[in-house]
This record gives sequence, C-alpha cells and structure tokens, in this order.
Amino acid sequence: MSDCIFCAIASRDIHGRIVHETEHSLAFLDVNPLAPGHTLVVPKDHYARLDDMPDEISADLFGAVDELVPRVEDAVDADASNVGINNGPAAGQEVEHVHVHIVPRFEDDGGSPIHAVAG
Ligand code: D5M
Repeated sequence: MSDCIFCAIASRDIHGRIVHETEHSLAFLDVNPLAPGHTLVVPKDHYARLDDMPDEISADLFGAVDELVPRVEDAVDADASNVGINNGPAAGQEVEHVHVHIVPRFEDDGGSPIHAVAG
C-alpha cells in the first residue's frame, strides 16, 4: 500500500532498524520504544488486520515471533516480555498494517501487565 509506513520499511523505501527477516516477514525496532529492544514483527505484504492474512503468511509471521522472543530478551538481558497485537483502531492500532509488538520486561520495571500496547 503506497501510504503505509511499514510497507515503506519492508520495501526499503524508508529506513528501518531491521533485526530479522524471513520469506514473508520483517522485524525492526520500534521508533517509539516502551522498553529497550521493543521490536515489531510485520508481514512484508500489506494486511491491515490479523484475519486478512492468509494462513501461510500468518504461520511465517508467528514463526518469526516465536524465534525472536528469546533472542530479543537475550539481547537486552530482559527477564520476560509482553507479546501483543493491537488488532483494529478501537483496540489502539495506529498503524494499519499488522504488527506484533515484542516488549522486553525487567524484574524491576513494575511488572504491570500491558493490556493494550501503547505506541
Ligand atoms: O503501534 C504502532 C507502533 O509503530 C508504535 O509503537 C510506533 C511504531 N512506529 C511507527 N512508525 C514507525 C517507524 N517508522 N519505524 C518503527 N516503528 C514505528 P500500534 O499497535 O499501531 O499502536
């Protein structure tokens, strides 16, 4: 989609701090991190919502998330992480291109659950 910021990162038209790539997915650092290492994992092609994605794309995306969670935690020496999706504007989705937030968490960061991942 021409005016989508995550499509522009996926096509390398704008810079993203890319940390991982698979056939159908891309991971890059969030520009407005909730914690050090806050990473977004997106499908390379444009899908606004989770249920817009074909099964193959979804499997690739969640496979990448599964692989990345321990790597992101290790990279910033985190104790845990929140892994979440704001699926639709009413749920707080600001960028209408599916993205999974991986937010590293630390024993001393207060431990509050993130119900909606604020950007
Ligand atoms: O979260 C959208 C997230 O996208 C929010 O955490 C900021 C992030 N964002 C927005 N633009 C960029 C760029 N250009 N690079 C990296 N990260 C970005 P949402 O779940 O939609 O509220």
